[in-house]
Amino acid sequence: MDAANARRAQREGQKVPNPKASNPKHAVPIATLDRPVPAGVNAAQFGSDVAADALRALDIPYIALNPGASYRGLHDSLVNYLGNERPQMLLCLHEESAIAIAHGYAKVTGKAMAAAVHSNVGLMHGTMAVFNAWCDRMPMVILGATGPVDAVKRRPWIDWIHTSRDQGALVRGYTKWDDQPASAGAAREAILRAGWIANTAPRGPTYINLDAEVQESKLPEAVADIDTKRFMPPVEDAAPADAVAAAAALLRNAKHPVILAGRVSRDLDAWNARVALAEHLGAKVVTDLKVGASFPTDHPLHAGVPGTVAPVPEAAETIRAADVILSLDWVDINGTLKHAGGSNAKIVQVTVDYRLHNGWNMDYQGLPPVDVLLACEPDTAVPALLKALGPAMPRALPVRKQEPLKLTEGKLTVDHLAVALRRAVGERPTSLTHLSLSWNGASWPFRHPLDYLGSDGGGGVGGGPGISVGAALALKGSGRLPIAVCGDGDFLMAVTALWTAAHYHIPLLVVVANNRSFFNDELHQERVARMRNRPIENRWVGQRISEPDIDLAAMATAQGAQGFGPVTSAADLDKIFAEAIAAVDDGRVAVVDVRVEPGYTAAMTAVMTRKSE
Ligand SMILES: Cc1ncc(C[n+]2csc(CCOP(=O)(O)OP(=O)(O)O)c2C)c(N)n1
Ligand SMILES: [Mg+2]
Repeated sequence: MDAANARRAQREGQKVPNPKASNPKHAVPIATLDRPVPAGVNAAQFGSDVAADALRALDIPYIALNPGASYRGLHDSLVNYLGNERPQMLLCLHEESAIAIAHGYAKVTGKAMAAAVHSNVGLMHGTMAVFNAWCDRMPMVILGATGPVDAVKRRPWIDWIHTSRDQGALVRGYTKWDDQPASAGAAREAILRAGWIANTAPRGPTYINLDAEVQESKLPEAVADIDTKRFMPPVEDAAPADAVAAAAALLRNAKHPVILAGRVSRDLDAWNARVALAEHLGAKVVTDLKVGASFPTDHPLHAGVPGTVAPVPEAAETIRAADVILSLDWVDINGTLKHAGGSNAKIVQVTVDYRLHNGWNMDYQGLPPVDVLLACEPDTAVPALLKALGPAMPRALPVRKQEPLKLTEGKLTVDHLAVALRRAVGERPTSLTHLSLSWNGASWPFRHPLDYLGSDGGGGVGGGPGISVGAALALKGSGRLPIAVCGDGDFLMAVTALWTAAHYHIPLLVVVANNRSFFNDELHQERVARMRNRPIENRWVGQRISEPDIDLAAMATAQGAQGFGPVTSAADLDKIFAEAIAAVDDGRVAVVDVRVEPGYTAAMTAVMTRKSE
């Protein structure tokens, strides 16, 4: 396939075969790993066997876990009853990684994977990752466990410290539903419900706390079979026809319509429908890096480049000029309008997110003014709007100026990293599974829904490595090269997630944009210093990760990955990236430590350091 054809195929979403990835020598199937000897168990005998059967009914391929005695019954059932298949265990070195892996898997597939965490302590370790998945509206089924609820059955000491009155309370504010079933039959029902609720929009994590005694009790009699599919009916939503007509009328008559393309699926037909809608309306489109790619960022109608915390100036100007705004489940309408300097536009909002909002956390953002609400998912609303708008008139698309990135001579910045990485990748399909806060949205166009998978969701630093392993797991064998660009702070908090990728032969390239600092917070300290007229040159104190510098490549190598670097000169990037990509094509996890100058994009720095607000 020549470069032009490969590019066309990528745009059209076909899988472009990568000769090395399809070579069996390089692709070790995960199913061949960690095989138990057959245990010869053919019928459910214990409570946890019934729970395992229910997990299999959810059709979940993997369960990422860190073990613990509270669920030793379930653990045994997964290995010796199900034979460590559907779901297959993925051992993780930290619960935060286990949950983050499920999160990353959902980012690619849109579907829940499972994670298992031990008692109160394992759940406590996992909480930040649950919060990230919640804010990112990503489904997963989390299984937890407690020491025997019946105090008489508790082993001395350890079962007592690992039994909490209301364990689900640890995550209730940021899960869609939780339960503590009291029998094998109830556990089956809970697992089916958890899978169904997690996968129904707005999606999110669910948690089930399995009582150790329920798991370990022998079944007095077989639990009667049920047709599990009937307990998880597909949920179809659609906006009422009059609301669609009202939205279409507003958009048809708009002079300066703007689409804020937010939380949408990874589906290519839905992507093409959004492009068709924007072209039909001549609407400008704004995207951001909080969520996965939602519109081609180098399309003539895309305004500016995707921003991180705020719209870039060109996008802000476009939003200010809008007379009708169509939000496709945009994460933060109010905040965006505030950054843009206000708006009197009529607003059409497409979302079901409000169904999830609760009183614990404010990730629902400010209450936006809405003139027409389409209470369905964007993937459903867009084709309905296209239909209501009728045939499109041919329309000339604006010509878009593409300014090449200006690279500062003699320095190694995140932009140098991005430009060299793009060169190394060439035309092959790539998924950016995570991006550092220092990333410049101008440096990498997105042309397919899988080109970029969005951020951690909850702003919990340390999500990047685990999320990327989960995404790479879902992409394994697809011909797409998964690439994570992590900040050094993010990488260091969760580097052991890479061991799981190495152990299960999940190819992944991790590039660390290593500014040897929790740099984000240097900018916060600079802002405070400006507000208080104190010396901004002290902003680095308590932020820099140096003296000693940490050997990130060695940390990667220690996990079974192949470590490269530190790269300290832009001139070395091409060679090192080529070697690292070759390692990934060989089925490895490769980590490249790139020592970049501390700094964010001009737009982000301006937003973060301005004196007011
Ligand atoms: C769990 C957690 N701890 C602390 C923070 C505060 N915080 C936000 S960004 C950031 C720095 C991240 O450093 P790094 O990943 O190296 O990115 P950089 O800003 O240096 O590019 C910190 C500490 C957070 N958001 N989450
Ligand atoms: Mg950093």
